[in-house]
Parts: sequence; C-alpha cells; structure tokens
Amino acid sequence: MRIIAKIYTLLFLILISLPLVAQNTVPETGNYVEILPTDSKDDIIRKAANVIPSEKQMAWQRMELTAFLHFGINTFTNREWGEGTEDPGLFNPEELDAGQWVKTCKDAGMKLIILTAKHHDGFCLWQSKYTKHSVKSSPWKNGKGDVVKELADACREQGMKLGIYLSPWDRNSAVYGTEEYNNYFVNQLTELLTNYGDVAEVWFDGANGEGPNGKKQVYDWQRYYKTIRQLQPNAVIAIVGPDVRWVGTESGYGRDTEWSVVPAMVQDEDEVAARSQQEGGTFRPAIDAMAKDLGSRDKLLVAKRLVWYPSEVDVSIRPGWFYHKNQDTKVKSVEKLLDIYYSSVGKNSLLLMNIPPDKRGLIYENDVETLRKWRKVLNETFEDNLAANARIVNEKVLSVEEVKSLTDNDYDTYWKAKEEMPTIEFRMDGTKTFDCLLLQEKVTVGQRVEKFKLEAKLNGKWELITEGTTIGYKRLLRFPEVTADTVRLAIEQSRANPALAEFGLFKSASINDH
Ligand code: FUL
Repeated sequence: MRIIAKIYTLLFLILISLPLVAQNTVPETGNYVEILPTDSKDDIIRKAANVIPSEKQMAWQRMELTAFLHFGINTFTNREWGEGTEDPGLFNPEELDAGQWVKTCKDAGMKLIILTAKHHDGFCLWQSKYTKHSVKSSPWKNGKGDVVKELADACREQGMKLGIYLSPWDRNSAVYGTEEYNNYFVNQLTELLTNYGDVAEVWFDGANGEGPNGKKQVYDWQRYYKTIRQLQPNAVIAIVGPDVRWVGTESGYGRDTEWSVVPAMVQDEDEVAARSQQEGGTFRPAIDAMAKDLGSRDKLLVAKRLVWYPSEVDVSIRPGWFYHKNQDTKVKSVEKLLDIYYSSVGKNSLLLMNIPPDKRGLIYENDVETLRKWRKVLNETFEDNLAANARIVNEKVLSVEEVKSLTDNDYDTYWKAKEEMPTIEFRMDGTKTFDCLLLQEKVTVGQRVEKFKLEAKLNGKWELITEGTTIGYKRLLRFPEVTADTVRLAIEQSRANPALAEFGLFKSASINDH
C-alpha cells in the first residue's frame, strides 16, 4: 500500500510540475523565436539553427519559379505609373487570352501567377462593387469583362496557382488619405479573396504616395493581414507582409550569402503577444531589406527576435514592369535569364519574373520564345544528375541509403549529419564532366550551413572546384568544366548538424542549340 501511495504522490508531483517545465522551455522550432537576455552566444546560434519555415512558407519556397503579370490601364497609356485620372475607355484588350498567359508561364516552369488587380492608378481589373474606375467602365466586353476571373479560371484549368497584387497606394480613390480608405481597401481585398477561388500569394508593395486630394494614407496593415488570414489562410503575404521578404533589388540578383533566418526588430509588444496567440501570426518583421548582411552571426548576437523570412527576387523580363511597344526588342536574352535563375533560385530565393501582356491582351511573341528557350536549356541542364549513382567512400559518415536520398531528386528524403562539419567523398560511376553544383538543405530541419567547398581529385591531388557560404533551400554554383571521377563536399562551418536533401553535379546545356 505504502509503495502505491508513494507512486501516486510521485505521479502527482510530476503532473503539477509539467506546466512549469513547459513554460520555462523555449520552443526548439517554429518560424520565429524570441531571444532572452539570459541567452548565451551558443544559445542564440542554436535557436537560429532551429527556426524553420511555416507550412505555407515551405509550400511557397518549393514553387521556386513564379510569374508576375503587370497589366492594366498603363498598358494602354504606355506608362509605368498612372495618375489615377486615366479614361477607363482606353482599356480594350480585344484578343485577351488568359489561357495563353497561363500556358506560357506553365511551359516556362512557373507554378503561380500574380496579377496586378489594381496598380497605383486605382484602375481595377475586376468587377468591383466599390468603384466605377474599373473594367466596368471600359469598352472591353461591353463593360462586362473581368480579367481576374478569366485568369483565375485559366489557372484552375491548367493547374496553376493564383496570386493577387493589390496596390495600397491609390491615386484615384477620393477617400484615399482618410479612414474610409481602409474600409475601401478591405472591401476590395474581400472581393478578390472571396470570389475567385484559392489565392496562394497576396503581394503588397510599399509605395505610399499622395492620393488625388494630396493626402497620404495611414495603412491599417493589421486589418489587411487579418482579412487575408481569415479568407485565405494558406496564402503567403509578401513584401509588406509577414511571410515573404523582398530581396532588396529589382535586378534579378540575390545575395551570395542569403539567410532565411533573420533578426527582426521588436516594434510593439502587443503585436508580439497577438502573434504568439495566432498560428502563423500576422506581424511583419521590421528589417532593412536592402542591407548587405541580414543574418550573419554578428547580426544574430544583437537580435531580440529571429524569424523565418525568406527572400523573393522580383525582376521584369523587359526594362519596364508594364508592356511598352518600344521594348519589344529589349526582352532579356536567354543568357541573361539563365544568369538571373542561378542568381535567384540558385541563391536561396524564389524568382518572381514579370512578363507583361501587351495591348492585345497577349504575351508578346519575343517574350514567349525567349521563355521557351530558357526552359529548354534549364531542363536539359538539370535532367541528368551526374552524381546519381555515386558511392560514398566513408560509410561511417553516410550510409548507402542516405547517399541515395541525396541524389534522388526528391526534396522529402534527406540526410541529417551526425556532426557539425562533415566531409563526404563521392566516387562516381565513371569519369564525369560537370560545371554546376547543386546543394539543398532540408530547411524544415533548419538552415545551418555557413561555409562549404567542393573539391575534385585531379591527377591524384585534391583541387578546389568551388566554394560558398550559405546553402538554404537551394544553392547553385557554376564553374569552369571539370572532368573527374571522385569529388568531396566539405561543410566547413555550420550552426548545428546540417541536414542535406540534395547533392547534384550537372553539365550546362549549350544555349546555341535551342
Ligand atoms: C513597385 C511599383 O511601384 C512598380 O510599379 C512595380 O509594380 C513593382 C513590382 O513594385 O513598388
């Protein structure tokens, strides 16, 4: 009896102490973590290594390539920024074919299309109940057309995701600059997020100019975010938003060292509390998106909070965001677009490429042809991983099964190293010629690698082929052609034991054969 009583007492004590333990434990993983004043340097690095993407951030990252369609009244006035006074009568894309837009993007490997439902000029591409400054007042389809609907339908038919760009800056709305405008904006968001099926990304730019009455607007971001979370819980909110950050340039080139875990300034304690209570949260990390270094150890050590805030690279296939006839010959070359691919997707970012439809309502022939060739070169380059049948020299580091998971082109299977700085030696099934290295970290474990190098055994001696800092979701490095049968990858610095999903060696396809 006495023993049973003792066991009960012990169980009781364990039970009542559980909440205390839970309260004192800092969550090991999640898409943000608070840094406590008592945290040591090692604690902070460990916390950084365990911040992981939310589910929607992960799904977003895995798309890799997405398209932007800048289309609207500017397409007809040959401008980049309209003033809000344009005559809706000018909007008449007589051959508009959203199916052609989607097919062009799909053939190019893009997984989502973001349409400028409203740009700064305030002209709406859908049948909004809240303004006449829209397709309703245009001759296109006798005022009955709806571009958002046509795109949403075409996306659904062809298995493409839909994204919405809704400019908060509105140079047409008479109520801009007053609280009423926030209602107007939320009403428009509600229309767009209710009437067109699933929306996977909402894209807000930060422009905050003056409205028609000379007033500036105080945007009610929290209300906008709340509306989106309620209506489309799976959508990421990008740029001026909590889920996706702007890489900092519009050139198509990301950073060599690109951390998805970055320190965010603590702006407002209420926001923090609100976020902790809500899955996914609605607070927008305050960062300097254009800074050269966002997430190095130096930055982490002075941080108050670390967040998973991955980078998106937006760039236009042409000089302008909108279509201009005189830019038909200025479509970026296949070579340039390849360079952009390696410098965005290949640098731990997602590429958002703008392809503006023309006045007919079609993507222009030059753009279609360039994208087709670009995709063909990419497909041919990455179809054959030359390391696919490699054996591992040191099986203590990596088993036969684990090495397969690294070269199976399946992001879901991965290898978690038993040490912080492993070196893996691969012996390939024969001599191979390659000029590109692919590495992918399994970021649902954490982004950890800070420094790595690839060497090849040439004439019996190890020679450096290429080296880098961060890997993240995907890292691609190009180098002059190498012919070898044995290579080794050394992780030279890491924040914790790294988890790698993919390792690949490829030979670039030639651009000229396409
Ligand atoms: C910017 C806008 O001002 C440009 O017109 C364009 O839409 C770009 C993607 O975002 O902030």
